[in-house]
Amino acid sequence: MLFLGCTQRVRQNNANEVKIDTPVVATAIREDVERVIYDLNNDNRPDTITLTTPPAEGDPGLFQTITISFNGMHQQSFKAKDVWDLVDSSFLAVTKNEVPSKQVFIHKEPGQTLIFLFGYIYGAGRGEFSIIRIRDNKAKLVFDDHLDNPLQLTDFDNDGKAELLGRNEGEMYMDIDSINARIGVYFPFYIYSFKDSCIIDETMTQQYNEDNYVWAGLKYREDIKVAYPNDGSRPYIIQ
Ligand SMILES: [Ca+2]
Ligand SMILES: [Ca+2]
Repeated sequence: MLFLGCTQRVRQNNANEVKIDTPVVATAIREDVERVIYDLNNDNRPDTITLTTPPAEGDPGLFQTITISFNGMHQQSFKAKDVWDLVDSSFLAVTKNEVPSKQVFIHKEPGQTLIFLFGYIYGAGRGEFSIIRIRDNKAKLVFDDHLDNPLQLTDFDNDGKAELLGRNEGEMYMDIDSINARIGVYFPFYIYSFKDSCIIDETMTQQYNEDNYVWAGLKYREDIKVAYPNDGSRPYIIQ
C-alpha cells in the first residue's frame, strides 16, 4: 500500500513537470482519424481531442465518435446520433475557430470551453448539431438536436460570454414581381445562451428578430406570409 502511494506521488510530480506556460495548438491527421491538441480546461496542459469511427464507405459524413482526454486526468467519449461532418465554411467565415481543424470547432472563454460538431446535411436538412461544454474539468453534451444552420457565435449582450445565432430552413413558395420579393413562411432566428445549460434566450431572440427580421414568436409558422425583398432589405409580414 505504501509503495502504491509513493508511485502515485511520483506520477503527480511527473505530470507537474510537463506543465507548460502557453496552450499548444496542433493538428495531425491520419487516414481516418483526426487528433486536435488544445488546452480545453485552461490548466496550461495540452489536452487531446480524437475524432474516430468514420461511417462505412459510401455513407455520408466523416466521423461518429469524439474522445476528449484531459491531460493528467480522465477521458470522455461522445457518439453521434447520426454522423458528424465538416464545420460549415459559412460559420467559419464569421466565427473564429481556436484550432486549425475542419471537423471540430472550439471556442474558449473565461470559465468554459465549447466544442461544436456539425452533423451531415441531407436534402431535408442537417441530421443533428451537437455542442459539448467543458467546465470544471468535465465535458457535457449540452445540445444534440435539430438545427439546420448555426450561423454565428458572438457575445450579443456584452456579458463576456458568447451566444449562438442559429436558424432552421424555411420554405419559399412564390415570387411576386410587383413588390420584387419572394414569399415564404415565418422561420425565426434563435439565440442560444450557455449560461446554465444551452437554452434559447427568448429576450435576445425576440430582440434580434425585431431588429433583423420580423417577430411572431419562437415557432416556425406556415400560416404567416413573409415577404423577402430581392434587394436584401428587411423582410416584412404581408396580410
Ligand atoms: Ca488542459
Ligand atoms: Ca453574452
